[in-house]
Amino acid sequence: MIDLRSDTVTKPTDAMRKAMAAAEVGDDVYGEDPTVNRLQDMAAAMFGKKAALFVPSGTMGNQLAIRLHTQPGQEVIVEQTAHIVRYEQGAAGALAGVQLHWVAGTRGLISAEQVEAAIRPTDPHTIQTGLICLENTHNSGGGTIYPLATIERIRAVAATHGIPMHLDGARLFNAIAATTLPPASYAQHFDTLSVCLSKGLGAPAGSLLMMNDLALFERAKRLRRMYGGAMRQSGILAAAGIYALEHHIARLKTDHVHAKQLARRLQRIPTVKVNPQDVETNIVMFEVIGHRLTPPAIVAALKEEELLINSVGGTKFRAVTHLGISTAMTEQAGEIVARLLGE
Ligand code: TLP
Repeated sequence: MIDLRSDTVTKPTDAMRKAMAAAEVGDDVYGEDPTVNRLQDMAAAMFGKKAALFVPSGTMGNQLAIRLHTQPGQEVIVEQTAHIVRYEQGAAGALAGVQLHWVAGTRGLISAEQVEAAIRPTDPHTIQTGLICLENTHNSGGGTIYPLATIERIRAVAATHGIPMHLDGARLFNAIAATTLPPASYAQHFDTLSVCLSKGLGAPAGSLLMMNDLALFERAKRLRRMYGGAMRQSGILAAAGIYALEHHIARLKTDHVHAKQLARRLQRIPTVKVNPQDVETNIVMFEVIGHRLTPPAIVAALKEEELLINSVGGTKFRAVTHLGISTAMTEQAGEIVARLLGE
């Protein structure tokens, strides 16, 4: 089976499993898991932040950040197809009591001018803007990388209005691998950022929420407990994270090459609409237009041919490359789609 549904499907490699089995552990609620502590210190140093908190998922990282920065009744500015909008089960409203102010992005990216226009005036009638969230790379945008200059401009607008910024960096490592920019060059513009170890980096679980403000960090630890995310001997998972940070960042470039290769092949199929130039990292978003099969039928037929791809709404599909996908599998995937959709 060639599984291109997501980079979340990656399984720990043998070497990663060895590191997990050998991990020294303790009770992390007491702060006594040496492997979790090592991972947190490592990540904080890598991103130039004072503190990092190991959390079970990217969703929890985002939701802790939203809760930390806002008051119930406030509003969070976010791009309209962001993970926080689409895939977190309304948690911002349900758990933090805030509403999301959607801004329409271009391939998931929004501009400083759009952010400026979305910030509410401070008059007594109007809802108050509590936070700005960006996503880099942008999942629904097709793995798009935020240009650093855009982030800088948005940060300047946010600073003028005294509004904090959070980065959903679930796939920030893909942006780092693609641009070779130092991790801190992105991180410096955000009050909090979360990064995932369980996407392209191939760890089985875990994300890190990072920040400079140590009072905020203490609150984050309490909220993690409230949200059910305080774990015990989680050094077993943290060891996988350390292994991933040490060995799996540079190889993400291979996934990017494979994604581009797949997009180029798909482009030759008449019913497929895709622009290989838009493929900046490991996500290929494409549309199938004017084919007799419905999107669910296409997904089912591809599965019969041993290829898993997600339908992501309307005529859109998403294929994600990762460490379980070789060049040969990428080629095979393109041929399977071409055969099914008919050239
Ligand atoms: N994304 C998953 C699905 O939930 C859609 C995927 O297959 O891509 N931020 C971004 C940008 C993400 O893409 C994801 C996961 C998360 C946060 C949440 O991470 P987890 O699944 O660890 O909660």
